[in-house]
Amino acid sequence: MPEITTKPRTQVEPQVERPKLYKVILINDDFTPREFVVTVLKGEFKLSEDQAHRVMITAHRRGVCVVAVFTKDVAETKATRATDAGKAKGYPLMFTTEPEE
Ligand code: TYC
Repeated sequence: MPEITTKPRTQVEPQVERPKLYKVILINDDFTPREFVVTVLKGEFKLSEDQAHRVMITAHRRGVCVVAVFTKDVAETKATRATDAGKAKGYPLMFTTEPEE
């Protein structure tokens, strides 16, 4: 009677990869009014008045502030729309994106 040997199962790969997340970063400038930055943060990123004010003042003091993280497409779309909102008013307001570590 042949002996039955069982091979150890190799490690199973996870079936779904978690999508890589991207930070949206607000950059300070000397011209965009603080209240306008707050309005854009509330409108595009759905932050409360208080959250938007904290993000704006952090960028104002430190030069940059992470607004939120999203999938790549959403981060890029929101950063572009928010930057364009400033451009439409003649402000140099700038949002960029970068991959999370
Ligand atoms: N520094 C601007 C001012 O003093 C306000 C501001 C804050 C602009 C944050 C951009 O990302 C910014 N009017």
